[in-house]
Amino acid sequence: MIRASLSCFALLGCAAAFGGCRIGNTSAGCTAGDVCVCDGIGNCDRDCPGGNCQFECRGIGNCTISCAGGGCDVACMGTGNCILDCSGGGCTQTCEGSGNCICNSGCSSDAGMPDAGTAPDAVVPDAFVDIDAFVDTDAFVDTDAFVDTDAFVDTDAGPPPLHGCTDAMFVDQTAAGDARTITAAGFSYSPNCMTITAGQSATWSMTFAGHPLVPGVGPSHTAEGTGTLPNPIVAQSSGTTYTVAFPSPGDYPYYCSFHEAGGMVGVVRVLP
Ligand SMILES: [Cu+2]
Repeated sequence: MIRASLSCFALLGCAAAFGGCRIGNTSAGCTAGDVCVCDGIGNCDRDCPGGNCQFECRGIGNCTISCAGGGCDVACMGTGNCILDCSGGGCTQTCEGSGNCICNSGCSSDAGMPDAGTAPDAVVPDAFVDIDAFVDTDAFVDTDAFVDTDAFVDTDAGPPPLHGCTDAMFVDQTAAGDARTITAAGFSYSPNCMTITAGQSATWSMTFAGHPLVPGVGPSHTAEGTGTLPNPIVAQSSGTTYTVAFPSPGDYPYYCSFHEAGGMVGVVRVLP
């Protein structure tokens, strides 16, 4: 390099370059449109206040360029650091020397010299991609949904009372002087639930053509069972009085075929 510099002195032609071929520091302004060369041995510190200068830094020392006007092109080919401060902006810096190529502001540097002045590539973190986006593969499926296989069935309840006659409803007509007569009170029997004693008789007193008497459980009450069988009551569809003896204990249902659905039903309970 020393030799190169000396050869520069030897070649007077180098004087054609502005500010070139010097031993020692160089500090001179540069005018727009000029090609200003720093090819000496010392540092070269130059500026281009009007902008749009062209610099060639190929000396041994540092080359410091200030381009306040902007738009300068700086070729960094020397051995020292090549420092460009392009406050005016729009400068380019070609980095081909062996020193550091430093762009302090307003310029772009190409590859080549170590580009100490350029901020390291901004680390752009990988855009956050939420590859673990929550996918609820374990959505709750209630496989143990409660199925009440033990739904309460009151197996001890037994069927509903025969023709609705609960124990409390039975009218006791077992005494010797009791009438034991059943009449039609509107569309129901009275008493509809009557208790007698085995061997006693019951008498229905009504117009059977209007209230046909039928033994057994009415069609609306089949869930209540059948009552005691056989039932000594015989169907009546004519006449007005019917008497039948009950020799055996039991509950003997009967109903009016016309008005059974409306509640014209009854039971003769025969106690032992
Ligand atoms: Cu009837």
